Amino acid sequence: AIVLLAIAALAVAGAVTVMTRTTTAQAAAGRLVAAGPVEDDGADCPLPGSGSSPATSRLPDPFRKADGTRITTKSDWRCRRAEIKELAERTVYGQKPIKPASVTGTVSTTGITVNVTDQGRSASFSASVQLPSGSGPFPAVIVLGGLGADTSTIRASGAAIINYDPLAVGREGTQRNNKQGAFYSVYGSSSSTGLLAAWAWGASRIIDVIEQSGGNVLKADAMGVTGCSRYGKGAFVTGAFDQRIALTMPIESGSGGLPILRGIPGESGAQPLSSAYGEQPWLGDAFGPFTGNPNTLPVDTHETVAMIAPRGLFVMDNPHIDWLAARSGSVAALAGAEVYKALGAGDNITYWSDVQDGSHCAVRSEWRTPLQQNIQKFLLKSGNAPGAFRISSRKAGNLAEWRDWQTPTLSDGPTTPPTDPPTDPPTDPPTGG
Ligand code: MCU
Repeated sequence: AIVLLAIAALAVAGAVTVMTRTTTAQAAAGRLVAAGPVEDDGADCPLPGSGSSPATSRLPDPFRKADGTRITTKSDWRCRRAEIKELAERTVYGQKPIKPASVTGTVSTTGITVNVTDQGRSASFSASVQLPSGSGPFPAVIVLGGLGADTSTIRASGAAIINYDPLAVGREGTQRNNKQGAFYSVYGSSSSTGLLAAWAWGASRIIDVIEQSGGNVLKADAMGVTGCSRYGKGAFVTGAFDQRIALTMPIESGSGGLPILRGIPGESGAQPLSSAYGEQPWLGDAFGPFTGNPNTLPVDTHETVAMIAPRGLFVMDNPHIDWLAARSGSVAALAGAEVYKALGAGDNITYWSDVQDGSHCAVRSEWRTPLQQNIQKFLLKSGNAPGAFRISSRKAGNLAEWRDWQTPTLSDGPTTPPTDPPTDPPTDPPTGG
């Protein structure tokens, strides 16, 4: 019996070791799969130091690491992304905390409930669900705020809708020192995290609950996110900060969303940075000092785009309203697409601002087909339509004016493997069966 127990224990230990290795290998390979298997696969990467980077009016080189060297392999992107994430949290969005100690909830055919507890503080919120026809489990698109999303095309394409009200998680209309909503009930009303990162955190907790639900109704590995305007800003940040999201679809996001922050001051009629910072606490408190000099930021939003690479990204923009800063938006997409290309995933990004109807957050016929194709490719995993850039000549940015770096050819070789978690040597080696 003792021998059997020992064998069983070894078998369990072996299984654990294998699981650890698999997870790490998946993380390393995460660069090429449609959706990362975890919210953030770079948690083990070294953090960039706290030193300030030199001011530059051009877009920072997304391939240059904090130590000054450039990445050379596709697998290097994993930890470079982690650096960008940290710098973007530190200077633009505020920190998005990791999954709290306890996340529970339910998934039904009509709704999702989420209960969160961390360090003794709890909060709850819920979202309604609308299934497509047919039999599940279904992929799903989290729709922030309900504005502008073409939910009938999404459902007709075979994905469910999760109606997520971000304002329940981070309210608007409050002072920065008195933020409210589920996120701030847990992390405090004086948290410096902005609403967009708080909304992103809430969406991640919805995905946690779907993951834990056993997958009878919705598939956690086939999640999309969308939203228009302020909720387009939120959808963009949500997709950037959760690698489980296979398809990110921001619509007309404007300042604080897609557009390069360095481009906004020079784009005629664009919502000024001070306004995007002041209108609502969308961005983190730490962004305040940068509203007057974005050139001193260590990052820009082309790198938020790059955080989504190589996962599906379908950007919808409106060139008819100057306030939306679509020219700076096109530059963010073009510059971010260079990272997609370097990773061999240039076909996974679509940017589309060539639209007729000027009204904000309109449901547009031009976007119907690409929307369908993106859902097929990244959520249903059938179909393989290539990405496209359809930039309106009204607001066409010129990437060459904005960069002084070139796109490297990244090799496939894993020269910088992820640091493996220490695998315990087998403690008591079996001695003579
Ligand atoms: C484009 O998103 C915002 C914009 O940043 C705000 O200035 C304006 O008040 O509202 C837009 C929006 O969310 O419209 C629904």
